[in-house]
Amino acid sequence: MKSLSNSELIEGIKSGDKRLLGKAITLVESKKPEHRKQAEELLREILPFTGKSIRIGITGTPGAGKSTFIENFGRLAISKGKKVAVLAIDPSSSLNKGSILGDKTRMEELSKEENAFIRPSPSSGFLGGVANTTFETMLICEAAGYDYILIETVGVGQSEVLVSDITDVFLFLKIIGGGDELQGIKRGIMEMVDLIFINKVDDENLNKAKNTKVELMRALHFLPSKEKDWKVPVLLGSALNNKGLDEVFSKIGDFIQLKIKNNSFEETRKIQSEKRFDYWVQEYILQKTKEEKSTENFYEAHKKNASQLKSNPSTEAKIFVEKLLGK
Ligand SMILES: Nc1nc2c(ncn2[C@@H]2O[C@H](COP(=O)(O)OP(=O)(O)OP(=O)(O)O)[C@@H](O)[C@H]2O)c(=O)[nH]1
Ligand SMILES: [Mg+2]
Repeated sequence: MKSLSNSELIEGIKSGDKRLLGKAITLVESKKPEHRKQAEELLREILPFTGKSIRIGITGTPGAGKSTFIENFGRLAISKGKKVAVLAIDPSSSLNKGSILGDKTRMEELSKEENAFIRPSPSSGFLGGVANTTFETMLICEAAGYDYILIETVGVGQSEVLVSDITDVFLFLKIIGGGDELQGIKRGIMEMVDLIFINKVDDENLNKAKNTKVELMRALHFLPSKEKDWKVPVLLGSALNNKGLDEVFSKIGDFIQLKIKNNSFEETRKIQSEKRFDYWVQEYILQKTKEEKSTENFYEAHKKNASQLKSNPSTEAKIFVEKLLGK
């Protein structure tokens, strides 16, 4: 690939050129140091044009209908004059790139839309950590004028935390079932959600769906509220048959308005940035420690102590960090 300059990429992003938008994302995802350097500059330049979208995370058990929901919800938003970007966390590492999501994220109807952009996002960070470049990809999409960023998680705990840490609204798709099945929902998920959508509801199972709703509301009742004056709505519908999606759209609007009113919209984003900063401090310190000639051996020696259980690994890490910082 011929490498493009940042001004070419930025011009492309701003003019809505999806090919160049894709190239800018590829640059940001690259692990090569020279690409990373260019990516950092690109991000710095586009930063003033970011932040204006509504960032929505969508989670749910495998097969709950997340992709179907995103496809039809995305089309609904487009019909209201919005531009929609879809990012799906791709659990396949760079080793087997795109092989898992290749088919699943096709979202055929949505991908035909001029105002839609769909992109899988690799889940392994460039330093090999949990954090990835999805956030940066999102910023690029915002600079390109996308109003809604929809992020689909994969059914792995880590990916849910990751997505809820970069979004404004966290939506949980649930399929019918209560009682025992409800207990299977990780408590952590219920604490993260802002809105629940019971999917695959039709005339035949409407009563069952209503029971599931009651069970969910009971479970929610025992949790501390995440947002002041917000009672997590439990909506019923069908992503496949476009039922209930309008209501989700309007509830998301209400939620954002409330967050703005409560001053928690920007506040949450600030806290998210701080968390991400702390994460990267850890990552970079570890990376530099391993690379620096002066600390490399010293790091290895302590690691060996930990691996041989000469002392508890956390004790060993504490001793190492204190020495590193000269304490
Ligand atoms: N009957 C019915 N089927 C649906 C509905 N929504 C989704 N489906 C079907 O459920 C299946 C799974 O849908 P997906 O959208 O791929 O689900 P997903 O949650 O993205 O699945 P993973 O990405 O594998 O976790 C597909 O066959 C969909 O057509 C619905 O509202 N009603
Ligand atoms: Mg899917």
